[in-house]
Amino acid sequence: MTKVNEPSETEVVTVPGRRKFLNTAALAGLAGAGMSLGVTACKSESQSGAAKPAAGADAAPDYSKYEVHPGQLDEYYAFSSGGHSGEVRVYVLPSGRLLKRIPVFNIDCLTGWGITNESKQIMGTNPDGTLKYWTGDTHHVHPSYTDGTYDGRYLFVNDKIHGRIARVRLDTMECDQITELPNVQGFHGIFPDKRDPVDASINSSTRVFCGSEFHIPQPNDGRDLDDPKRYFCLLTCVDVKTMEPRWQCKVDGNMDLIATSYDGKLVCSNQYNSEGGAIFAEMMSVERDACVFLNVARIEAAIAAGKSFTIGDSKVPVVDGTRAANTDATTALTCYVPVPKNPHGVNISPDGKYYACSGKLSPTATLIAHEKVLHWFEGHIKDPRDAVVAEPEIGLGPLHSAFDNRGYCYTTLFLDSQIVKWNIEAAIKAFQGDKAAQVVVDRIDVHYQPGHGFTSMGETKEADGKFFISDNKFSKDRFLPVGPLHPENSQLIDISGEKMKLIHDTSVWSEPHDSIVVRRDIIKTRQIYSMDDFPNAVKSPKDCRVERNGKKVTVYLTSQAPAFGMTEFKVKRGDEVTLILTNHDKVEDLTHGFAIPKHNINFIVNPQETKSVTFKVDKPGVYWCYCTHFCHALHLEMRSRMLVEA
Ligand code: K7E
Ligand code: RUQ
Ligand code: CUA
Ligand code: CA
Repeated sequence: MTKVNEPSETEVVTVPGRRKFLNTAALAGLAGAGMSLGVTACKSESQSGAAKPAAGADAAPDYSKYEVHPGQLDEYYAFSSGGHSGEVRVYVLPSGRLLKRIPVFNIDCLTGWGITNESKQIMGTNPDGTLKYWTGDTHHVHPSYTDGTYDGRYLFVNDKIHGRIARVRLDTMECDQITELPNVQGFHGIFPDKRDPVDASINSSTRVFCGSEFHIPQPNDGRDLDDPKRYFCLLTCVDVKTMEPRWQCKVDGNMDLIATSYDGKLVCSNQYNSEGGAIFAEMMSVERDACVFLNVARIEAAIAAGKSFTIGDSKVPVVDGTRAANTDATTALTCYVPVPKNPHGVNISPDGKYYACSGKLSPTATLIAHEKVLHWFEGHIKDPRDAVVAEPEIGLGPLHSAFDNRGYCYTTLFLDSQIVKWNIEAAIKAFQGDKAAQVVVDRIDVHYQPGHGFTSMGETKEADGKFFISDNKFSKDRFLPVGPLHPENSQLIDISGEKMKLIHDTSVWSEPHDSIVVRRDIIKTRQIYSMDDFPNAVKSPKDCRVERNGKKVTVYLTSQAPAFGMTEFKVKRGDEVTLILTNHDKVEDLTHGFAIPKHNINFIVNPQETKSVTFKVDKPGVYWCYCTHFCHALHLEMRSRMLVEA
């Protein structure tokens, strides 16, 4: 194997074959190719080249086996990113029923997210109290771990646009914290650690790792917009509890997806832009990019030893993880394992042994052995490329991989519109020269162009090998047409047998990227708040009142079906009104809403919850405040009047 530390254009592709690497001319049209494949039907495309006819398609499965009858509950939760909607979704399997949309980076008029003072504080405001951002782009959702599996505490999600990480509490399924990462653009991959690399007694997530995909001048303050030497990307380690950044690591190239090891020692990210290119032709110019591995314990020791610097206004310590600064493996903070050009997606197997990095532009998946990367850090392996233990050819456009509990990997093939099932041990044998090894064992057509694929509990040591979801980027003819914007198609596949079986198409609102499938017993929610959770709660209906302090007016209000605590309240033109509403109903599911016409106020209060809104009144008159959330036979009568005096 050629020794590769630095990507170079002269590198020789060691495995010949027409499909091994798409040539550069083909790549030049790839952005276009993906799109046109998306628009034309793909059946013929998917049968081309090495792809065998889809085996799962021949026998129609017994669909009734998967039905969830009225009144029955599902087996799994799926937590799904909402892409450029900026939210997180919760749906359930196998029915595909959508249960909840959790607003995170977006404004939501039903819940009042981005409208109430409490949500604005979480989202972040300008000095004048207006929202700093109200757009977001969520790609990856990953929950906290204990003992190698989900612990039901938190869910973390990225905002690619503004470089923010959000935490969602899983007991209430509401976002409780958002942090903007310093000096980061295009924050894409995100993954919590699974245990502490240093303190063996900590067997749960304490850090979340965030990769940045877009290299920017550091600091990005306009002093030099075009000096390539000043452009670089940072990986950020964020504390699970405080949600504050602990440290950052400068890397060569960019970071796309993130995976973390089960022993807590390594964080890994696939890189498609080792070149530091600004246009796609530049980003595809070298034959090999890399998977970069970060040695967490060494980075934290370096920071403790003061071997860090800061960037711009940020106080977060930064260590140098570039190749040039890490030539001695035995002290290196990072290890760059070369992989075929422009990979996408990196996922670790449930036994913790292998990282599968999908080829995207190469029809291969690269399997990197965790143990061998550790050996490189110990100086026992010279060439990082020797950590690669398999590189099977699996089909066109491999993007993301998922695992079952029987040693199989399931990779989405964007261009082939298929899921390919391949055997990990066989791939390793084939890589060692065993020509009889049966690597690819099954393929199934999906509809169409899959992005992420994920298995039930597949990103934990409790992978159960029951279901696979293919989140497809194009649905085309699979649903009744709804105009130019199509829904996406989330397809449920039974992977429990030898052959994959397509069992359900679930339409999903644009645009989920990644999801996780969690056994229902792991999720323990609370159904009612405690009034004491809210320092500003209006604790008794007797406390309802209007308090004036100059032009600032506070309205204290309660709700209890079917009435608000005051049937009217008076304010004056020019006032700044803060209205605090506490829901005194204790019954599960008894949510009230509160809307004020012509004032852009609309939000809900769940049982025993308190929320507040602050707004200006400058139009004298009568405004009927009313309950927006159907709560009672007298729901329509549940009103109050805001009287604005001239
Ligand atoms: Cu492949 Cu953002 Cu996970 Cu989209 S990324 S699919
Ligand atoms: S009213 S149940 Cu608008 Cu028919 Cu709601
Ligand atoms: Cu209260 Cu409707
Ligand atoms: Ca590249």
